[in-house]
Amino acid sequence: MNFLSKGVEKFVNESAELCQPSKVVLIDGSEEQLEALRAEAVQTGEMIKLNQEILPGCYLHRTKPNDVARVEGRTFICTEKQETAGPTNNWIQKDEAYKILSDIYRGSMKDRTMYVIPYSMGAVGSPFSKIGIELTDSIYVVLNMAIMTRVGQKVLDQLGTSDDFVKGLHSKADVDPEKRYICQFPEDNTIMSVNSAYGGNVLLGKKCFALRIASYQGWKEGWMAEHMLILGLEKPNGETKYIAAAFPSACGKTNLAMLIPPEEFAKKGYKIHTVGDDIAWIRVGKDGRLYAINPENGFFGVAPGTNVKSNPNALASTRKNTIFTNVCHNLENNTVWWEGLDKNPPKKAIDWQGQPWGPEQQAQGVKGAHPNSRFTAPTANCPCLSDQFENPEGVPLDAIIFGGRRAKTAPLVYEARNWNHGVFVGSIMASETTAAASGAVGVVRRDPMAMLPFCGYHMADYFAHWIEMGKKVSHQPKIFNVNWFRTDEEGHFLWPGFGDNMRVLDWIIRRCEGTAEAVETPIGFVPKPEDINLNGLNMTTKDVADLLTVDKKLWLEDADNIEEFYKKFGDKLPKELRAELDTLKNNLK
Ligand code: OXD
Ligand code: MN
Repeated sequence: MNFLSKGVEKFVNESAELCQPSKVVLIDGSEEQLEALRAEAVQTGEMIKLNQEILPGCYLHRTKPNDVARVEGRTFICTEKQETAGPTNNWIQKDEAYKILSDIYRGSMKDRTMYVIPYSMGAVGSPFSKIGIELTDSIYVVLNMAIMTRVGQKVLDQLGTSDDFVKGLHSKADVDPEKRYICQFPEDNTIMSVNSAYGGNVLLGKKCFALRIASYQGWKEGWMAEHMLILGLEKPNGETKYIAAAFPSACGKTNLAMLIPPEEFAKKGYKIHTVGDDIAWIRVGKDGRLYAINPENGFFGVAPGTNVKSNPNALASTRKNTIFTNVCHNLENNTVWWEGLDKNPPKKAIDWQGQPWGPEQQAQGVKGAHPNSRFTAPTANCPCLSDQFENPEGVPLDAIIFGGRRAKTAPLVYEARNWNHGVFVGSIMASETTAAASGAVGVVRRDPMAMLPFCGYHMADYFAHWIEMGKKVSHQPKIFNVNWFRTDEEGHFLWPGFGDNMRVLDWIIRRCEGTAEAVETPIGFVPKPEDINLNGLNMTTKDVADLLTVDKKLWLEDADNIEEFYKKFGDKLPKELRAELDTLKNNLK
């Protein structure tokens, strides 16, 4: 195949030689081509066409039961030296990795088509944007990439003769978990993913490029790639403040990004506008503020738990042109269902493993949808999409929020004293693990800035980069930490969450404007309980006071745990963070 970019040409031809597909097809981005691929996928059984009256343009796909989540244990950062990847990443020496992988890729696309997907992360031509070429033998991947990113000829036109693109080679091969590798080569702008066909492992624009490779690029080039949602909070006076928030996978980024304000706020004119739900690329603007874009073009959201109450905007986003993965197939009307959608599960259905499913299986506790089942929906479907979504310059950030899922310790919200303290707060983030990655669920682990599985280089260098970025910004966003998941002794959530999180965002914005009060505690500033607007909520100021308590004993234990965690980084840990930990310990004494 011929391309204007000689780099693209070489990559495509060499990969074809290695994988030996029966043909190579360029994805031009046209609707006709995508429609033909949908038809082919339906014909081969790769996708099921759903009820086109209820769910126009929607399809269902099931992955192999051994291939339903990101596989952190099979995800590698492949660099010349282990030091570059650091202690929190799996590492394979890059020449060694190329050797192992070549053997697996050799002939892996025999009798299959290799699709060439040119894609742009960020609006085509935006100064923030970057281009990738993904080669894949999966139609499912092509169709998902066409929702999640901007694809096609327009991207090649933008690239022109340049070789500045990220190479991504994906082959589902035999979907053999023993030979599954998700490899990032940040020094070579290269991604190689093989033996998986599950979203997070194979839609290479997302985690592999927009986080792992891009975090490394950002480090080298002076910007940041973060696992953050971006939202605009419009106030009654029409002014919009922008917030970026990092929570680990499946901890509610999509819900917060699409929040519907409670009645009390809505009637005054407060609105939330969604810019992104998972990834933010952040640069310093000419005015010295931080600006963020969402490099994606779709939502790859967790289906279970999404319903008209928890996230009506996400649900609305999935009503057309959406691909569902591993949800339950409702045979009554050829639609989809998942746990937590409604209280009306289908009587006749096929579960995510392809087995008959109905009341009997449900009574036995068999799930209809996999806990990490997903929808891939175009951002354009989102009723509350921000009119700044396509702004090539991004949106200016007023606040950055970190958060995790913690039953105890972390209060509902607290504010860092300054940027460096905020970096410390991000670096000590901890959360209970979820079904988004394979492995045990509900185990507390440190997940700095929600980037533990996604940072493409040494985490201590990443912390240092955060500190450096703070110096480049003249108007630093304020940094906060939230925890919607605190529970009582019986394990009941103490905070209602969802739309009511608006009450916390309101305090955060008022802190940024200097119009809300706070109390200093050993860990930072917490609201005065009466400063959280509880109107219309069945909670008292005393309940909020309980949610805001800072239990010194628990925090002292946490400080010891942080100390342990920081040991991983040895001398590389930035001295600023060491000083913040010392301050925390002193404050707790
Ligand atoms: C995701 C994840 O899919 O973080 O966004 O796993
Ligand atoms: Mn994510």
